[in-house]
Amino acid sequence: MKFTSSHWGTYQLDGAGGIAPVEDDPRPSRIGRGWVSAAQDRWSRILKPAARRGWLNGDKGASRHDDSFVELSWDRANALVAAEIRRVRDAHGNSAIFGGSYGWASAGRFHHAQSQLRRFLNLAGGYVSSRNTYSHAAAEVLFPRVIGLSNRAFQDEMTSLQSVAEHCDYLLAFGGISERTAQISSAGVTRHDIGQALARLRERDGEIVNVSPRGTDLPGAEWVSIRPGTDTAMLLALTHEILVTGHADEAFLSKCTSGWAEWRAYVLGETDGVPKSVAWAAPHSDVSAGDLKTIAQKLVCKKSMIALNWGMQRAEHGEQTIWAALGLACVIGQIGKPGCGYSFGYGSITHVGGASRLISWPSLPQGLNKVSDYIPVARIADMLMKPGESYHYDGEQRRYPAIRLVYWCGGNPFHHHQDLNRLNGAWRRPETVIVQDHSWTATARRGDIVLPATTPLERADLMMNRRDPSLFYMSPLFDPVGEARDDFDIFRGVSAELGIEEGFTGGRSADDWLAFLWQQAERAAQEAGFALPGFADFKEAGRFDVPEADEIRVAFERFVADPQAAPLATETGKITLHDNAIASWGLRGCPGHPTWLPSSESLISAEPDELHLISGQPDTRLHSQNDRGSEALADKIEGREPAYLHPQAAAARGLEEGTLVRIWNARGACLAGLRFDPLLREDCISLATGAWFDPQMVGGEMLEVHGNPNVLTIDRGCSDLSQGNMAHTALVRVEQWVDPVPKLSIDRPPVIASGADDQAGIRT
Ligand SMILES: Nc1nc2c(c(=O)[nH]1)N[C@H]1C(S)=C(S)[C@@H](COP(=O)(O)OP(=O)(O)OC[C@H]3O[C@@H](n4cnc5c(=O)[nH]c(N)nc54)[C@H](O)[C@@H]3O)O[C@H]1N2
Ligand SMILES: Nc1nc2c(c(=O)[nH]1)N[C@H]1C(S)=C(S)[C@@H](COP(=O)(O)OP(=O)(O)OC[C@H]3O[C@@H](n4cnc5c(=O)[nH]c(N)nc54)[C@H](O)[C@@H]3O)O[C@H]1N2
Ligand SMILES: [Mo]
Repeated sequence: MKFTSSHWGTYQLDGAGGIAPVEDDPRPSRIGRGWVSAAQDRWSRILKPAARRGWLNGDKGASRHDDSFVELSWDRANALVAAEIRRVRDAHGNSAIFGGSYGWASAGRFHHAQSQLRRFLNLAGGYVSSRNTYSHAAAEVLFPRVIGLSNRAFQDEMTSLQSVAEHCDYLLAFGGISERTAQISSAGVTRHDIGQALARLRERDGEIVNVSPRGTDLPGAEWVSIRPGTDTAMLLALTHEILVTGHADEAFLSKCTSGWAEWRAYVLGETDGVPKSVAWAAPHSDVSAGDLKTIAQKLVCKKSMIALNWGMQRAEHGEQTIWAALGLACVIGQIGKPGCGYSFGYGSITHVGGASRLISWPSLPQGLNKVSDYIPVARIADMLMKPGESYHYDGEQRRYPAIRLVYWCGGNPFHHHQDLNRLNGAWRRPETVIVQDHSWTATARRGDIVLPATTPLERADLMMNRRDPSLFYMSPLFDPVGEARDDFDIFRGVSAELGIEEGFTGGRSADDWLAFLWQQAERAAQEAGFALPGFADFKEAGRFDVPEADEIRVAFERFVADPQAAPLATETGKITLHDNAIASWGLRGCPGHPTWLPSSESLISAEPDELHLISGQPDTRLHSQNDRGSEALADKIEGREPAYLHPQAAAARGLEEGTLVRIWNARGACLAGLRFDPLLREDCISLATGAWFDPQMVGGEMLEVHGNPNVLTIDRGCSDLSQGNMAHTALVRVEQWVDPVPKLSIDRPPVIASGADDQAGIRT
């Protein structure tokens, strides 16, 4: 049988040019319904290599936001890319090349865009890289200090949702546990079944509470409608309440934590004169003192799990929320017990809390990067705008590199970054931008040399996700669109120009690589105690299910049982509630223990007509992927992304459902189609990420006409500790759009000069 796989699900090829979800997926993702149409959309696919006209004419990036393109032959494109790399390398060294290239690209072990790029750039002498993710940078930097685990290791150890389903009586979920986001898992997923664990918990009469500005983040749960950005105040108040009612688990605190005395003094108000009582927190968080007391009581009387989604820390002072929740879980003293304690990311992607055994499948070897410099991933615009300037990150003072050449492959910064109008300016600074993508995304439109890649539907690959219990041979569904090539082939072509082809390919074709990776997988399986079929048999069957894959985990079980014998890799070997090093750095936005710090944009201090913007993940897409596919398009209103408002909030502003609205603040403005959501707080507006960025001058204003919330978000690190993005912290206003509706420009390719222009010269 023939299959293919994606970050949103695994599909069987139906033999008639279509795909159908594998039969054992109980709740296939809706995202898959828009995949084939997006991949076959000749209006959005890049059909041939192209170069930006202004760049060919030496504009130094000035018109990099809005320009026409000239199509090139592959030979010419490869020569141009190689010449640019050589030029920048010779004149400025490899540390002038930025290859951080953040993004999700596609599932599939071999044709992983970033791995291919890194292997290539490493052979070409190295590149400035990026650290951490847009998903959870605050956690990635904080967790090693406070629990002695990387975020990835913590995820590997996370208490299984099955254990929560069987043992927990009180699941307090901040930001919910959402089937919307659980559609996705990086590297591929076979089954979507998050609802089953929650149903089982309910069957056992367990209580589930959704602390969130959106009731839909956990349908069917009791909804505590919190004001966004104030969870830390609520968590401190719960801690205070448990403490003053004499229910703090002092035995756990002294056995398993360090720094409790300092944090306790802060919670009680001994250090700043402000006891973090329920009465103090209620006006901040808009959760009543009575409700806070009830929740505190239930947390200590029941078997409790404090769950946080990832979005909680994608906000200003995001570190404080996850740290305060950890502190609260310690005060309750249930960490290490089955189904109880503290978790991060249930529902945020499919596999967090999954119960399958983790097997480290092989990946493409990337070689070594000779350039050690990097930036925290979300500081891209700062890097481009402020070369040489200093910044703080994870306890270090660092300097931004001077970047001349940007190579992006498998990501879309004009989707993922905040304050896109700012990025749009910063992006004009480098001398050359090379973009490799299958589609004319906003980033591709801002590339100087644009190289068309295939999608997984056009190539063979292996789906091997260490968190998923099934392996698939991915077969192509159709031939490459236009002149698109696999990323591997593209880099092979450029490598040949640079004289490093043999090193890049390792003497293997793509098919040889799949067989080679499978051989390595066979060894990994052997170590895990089972045998994989030979490559030919696997290819024929298309699928292999790992035997006895179930493995229930309880986070921190060994540590809590005996902290001396199984200490954490923190400074004290224990969970850190006050960190001396962090305290000594005196950083902006991150003191030495979990602390309430109001956000710079917050409903607490907002004007009455302002709304808090929630720009979470879209239901119909993966980020900006498949935005031109049938599923995302069918959800739009007059071709614009839907924005959700409470019906009362809309009525108060005279706004009607199904019409277009303008959402704006000091950073930018966008259009969106209005839809009602009675399960959203009245002081919030929700506009998912991912509508392709389409800024146009309309009536003297730069208006994003498609509904991309990142023209409204703030481009600043959530603190000087992690420098993670703060996408979830922004205030906006909304009004009816009454002017003529501007046409989209993103629904068709940029202007492309007809016919190949092989005369286009190499810029010197
Ligand atoms: N406001 C706001 N902004 C956010 C967030 C938020 O919550 N709010 N969330 C953030 C988060 S958590 C994330 S992870 C980021 C996601 O940001 P990204 O990961 O950058 O978003 P994607 O749209 O998935 O971009 C992947 C790109 O890779 C391309 N691609 C896919 N397959 C291939 C391939 O095989 N080869 C090549 N060359 N290209 C390929 C796709 O066409 C697409 O352009 O967004 C962040 N931005
Ligand atoms: N369908 C789909 N699923 C996806 C993705 C996708 O693009 N599409 N992307 C994947 C990726 S890369 C990631 S990182 C994950 C992200 O997964 P999450 O971070 O869990 O998802 P978000 O949509 O950013 O946020 C979830 C909810 O958090 C709530 N929230 C926002 N601010 C606050 C707050 O201050 N307090 C509280 N209590 N709640 C708040 C919002 O109501 C929002 O709906 O999603 C993954 N899953
Ligand atoms: Mo993410």
